Parts: sequence; structure tokens; C-alpha cells
Amino acid sequence: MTPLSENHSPITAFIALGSNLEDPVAQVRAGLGALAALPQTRLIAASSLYRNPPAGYRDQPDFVNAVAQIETRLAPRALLDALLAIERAHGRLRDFPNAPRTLDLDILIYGEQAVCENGLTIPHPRMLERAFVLVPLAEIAPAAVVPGAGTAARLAAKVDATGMVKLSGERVT
Ligand code: PH2
Ligand code: MG
Ligand code: MG
Repeated sequence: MTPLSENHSPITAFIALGSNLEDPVAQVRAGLGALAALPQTRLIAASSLYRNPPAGYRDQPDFVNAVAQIETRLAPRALLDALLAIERAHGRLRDFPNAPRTLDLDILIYGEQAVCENGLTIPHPRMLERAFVLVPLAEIAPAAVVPGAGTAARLAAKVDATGMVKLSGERVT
């Protein structure tokens, strides 16, 4: 069992979900279910699902992405360990950086905290340039503050969302 932090009040955190292998829509939906089932954690909101061209390494299928808002008593490291366990349960392999994946769960924001330790950086270091993170984040929590950077709504308005499609069918740009 993951060690839990004790005695602190729940923290609002935001998690990015992404998949581009083995039925990505089902992977992301199952990932949301797994977040809701985490100990000491409540799922507060989930964004729409969005289809996105791959950022970074381009020679791979499009991704399905979403963002979830949770409230959790898990400390950042315990939350990360729990997310990695969910990824493993979904058959996630780590072949090379930015490789295609069945399910990726990244901590974007953890309260107002900045964390920089081995394998864990919060806010997520690449989130400011990623429409597939900022647009769903602004959908569910426009006033959420990315520590040191501003609100989700302002950041999402500035980012290039070319090619991003909301899975209900509506285009984003
Ligand atoms: N994740 C990456 C690299 N590139 N591109 C999209 N569209 N969505 C992702 O989730 C994504 C990506 C590494 O985590
Ligand atoms: Mg990622
Ligand atoms: Mg990741």
C-alpha cells in the first residue's frame, strides 16, 4: 500500500490524462474511474475528451487527452506513486521518452505548492506550452492558478490549439 501523508486537509490537484494506444477513449475514461477510486481522494470534475496531434515526437497516433480535478490527502509523492501504479495496471511501457502510451497520468498542479525533486516536478514543467493540457484545464477550472504563471483561462487563451478537436465534435480553433 502506498504510504499516505497524515493529518493535512485535502488539497485540490489537477491531473492530465493522455492515451494514444489500445482504444484511447476507453483508456482515458478508465483512467478517470481509477482516479475516482484512489484512497483519500475525491474526483471533483473531469473535462471533455479532446483529440490532439502528438506534441514532440510526431511519428505516432493522435492522442486523446483530458484533465481531472481531484481533492486528495495523498502527499505529492504518494499521489505520483498511485498514478504510476494506475499506468502500470493499464499496460504502460516506457520504451523511450514521449513514446506512444496506453495511459499517461501527470500531476499538473498540487494546491499552491511547487515541488522539484527526483522524478517529480510540480507545476508540470511543460504544461504552459501544451494546449492539450491548458484547454481542458480551463474548461473545468478557468480560475485555477498555475503557480508562478497565471490562471488557466489566461494561459489557455494564449496557447496554440491548432488541430485540437473536442470529441463531442466541436472544434477548438
Ligand atoms: N504526451 C506526451 C508527448 N506528446 N502529445 C499529445 N497530444 N498528448 C499527450 O498527452 C502527449 C503528447 C508526453 O507525455
Ligand atoms: Mg505526460
Ligand atoms: Mg507522465
